[in-house]
Amino acid sequence: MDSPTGSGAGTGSRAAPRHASGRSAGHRGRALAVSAGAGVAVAAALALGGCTSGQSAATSTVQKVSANTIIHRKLVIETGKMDGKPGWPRFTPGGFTAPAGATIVLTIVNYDDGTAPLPPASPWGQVWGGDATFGEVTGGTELVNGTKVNEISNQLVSHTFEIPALLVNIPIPAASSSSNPVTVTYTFRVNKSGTFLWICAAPCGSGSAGMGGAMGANGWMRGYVHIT
Ligand SMILES: [Cu+2]
Repeated sequence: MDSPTGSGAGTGSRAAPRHASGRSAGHRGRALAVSAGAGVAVAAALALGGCTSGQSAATSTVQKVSANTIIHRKLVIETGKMDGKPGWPRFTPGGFTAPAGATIVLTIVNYDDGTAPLPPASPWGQVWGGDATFGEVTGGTELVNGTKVNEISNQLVSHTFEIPALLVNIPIPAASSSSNPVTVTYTFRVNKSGTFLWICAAPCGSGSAGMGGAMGANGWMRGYVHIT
């Protein structure tokens, strides 16, 4: 990691969300641990911190478009009952592709009426708008049923859609019932190409800590976002 931007000094700030300046070191530590799964993407992001080519090791071509290009993507969160695997909620599809530089309007429709409460001091209830310092992500505005929010109370979080390497986190509240989903819209731009891991940070899986089952399975509570 010999990035000219000084990746050593930058690692700590990249691991913590922009809005979490008052949070405990312990939870920043957890952010680092969760992000470790995206080690390759993080390494690529840091190594390219001062690079303007827009390319990463994960892609060979770059299709730059302007912010005027609006890309709509939609993910649905199904309960385990809906997807036929009880106890295994999932995002479907398990990821999406969008061009670098475009304005991405990501709609997430959650049919899960259960919560997966986060610890009281957890930063994952907050909307993260990417890393303005590095300029890799701009925007990052969340609407819940049309109303702008900056965070969801940790007790009320059902799932999150987090892209650790891009410092994007979209907290998602529970549906009011399984037949009355909640709609979350998150608008952002990713200004570099690459393949980025996304994860759900809410303990919605199996096991006593809620971190098993769907939480560790690609196509369920984790997957990849491809920025081309
Ligand atoms: Cu989840």
